[in-house]
Amino acid sequence: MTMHHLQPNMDAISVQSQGAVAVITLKRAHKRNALNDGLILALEHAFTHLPEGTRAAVIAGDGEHFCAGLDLSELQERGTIEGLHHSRMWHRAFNAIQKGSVPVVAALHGAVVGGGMELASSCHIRVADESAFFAFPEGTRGIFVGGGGSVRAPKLIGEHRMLDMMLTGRVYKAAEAVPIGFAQYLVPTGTALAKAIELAQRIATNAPMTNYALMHALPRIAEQSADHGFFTEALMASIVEAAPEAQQRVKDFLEGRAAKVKAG
Ligand code: 1HE
Repeated sequence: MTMHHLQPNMDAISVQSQGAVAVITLKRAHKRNALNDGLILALEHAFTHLPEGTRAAVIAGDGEHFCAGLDLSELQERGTIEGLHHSRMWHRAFNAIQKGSVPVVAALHGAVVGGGMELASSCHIRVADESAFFAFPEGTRGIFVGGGGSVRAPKLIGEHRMLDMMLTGRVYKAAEAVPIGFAQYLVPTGTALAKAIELAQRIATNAPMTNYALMHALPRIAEQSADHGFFTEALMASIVEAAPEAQQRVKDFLEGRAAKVKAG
């Protein structure tokens, strides 16, 4: 396999805008949305070319499952150097999601396994419905994570849970997704997409600068020393606050035109 000949397969996804929210759907339901090269490159292309005016995005999966992970049929007869480039290609694509231009909400149902967990981990918020289940079958398939899972998943669920999942093939149920820290919302079966769109619409009303600062500054500050983190925070805060949009929003509140914070 020569990586430079690969092309995005734009038929493997759909991109639909609902106002300021772009909904990106995996469209390989017959293969349980298994991630082959064309699909990975399509995701990278979609997130680096979001429709103009997009302020938030949603990722969902067509059919009965969110995503069955790596398309195992493409793993066969791959040499070491091809494997290295392949993993780096996934990193590029999922970085385009995590460190892209707008926050991304994952709508999860059915299987969220292997590369599907890695894809969901690169989103900013995860909504799971009651049908969702989570696993890293890599351990039992004799392989390793290659889509950023070893970096992102332990930050969400802890290294101890990631180790257990990989070593024993443990499967977590939907109801456990929030308690273990993987998902932020648990909703009835069949409603993950609607909830994700609702959240994305809310996110889309924030000042774009605030959203960008959250996506880009928070994960970096988390990796800095406290001293560097405080400094980065002060720089980010001063830039965001000085923007005309922030000034206007604060004025709106002070003059009684903006919503108060309400419990529940
Ligand atoms: C696939 C894949 C796949 C389904 N690659 N073809 N991922 C896994 O180890 C998970 C493997 N998949 C499953 O455990 C199950 O398919 C599911 C639990 C996701 C869904 O079960 P089910 O009963 O709804 O579907 P199915 O009958 O198993 O699959 C339907 C078809 O999709 C079938 O193909 P067909 O031609 O016989 O119809 C399956 O072979 C195909 N299919 N999953 C290829 N993953 C960068 S590193 C990341 C490393 C990983 O992600 S490893 C984890 C891989």
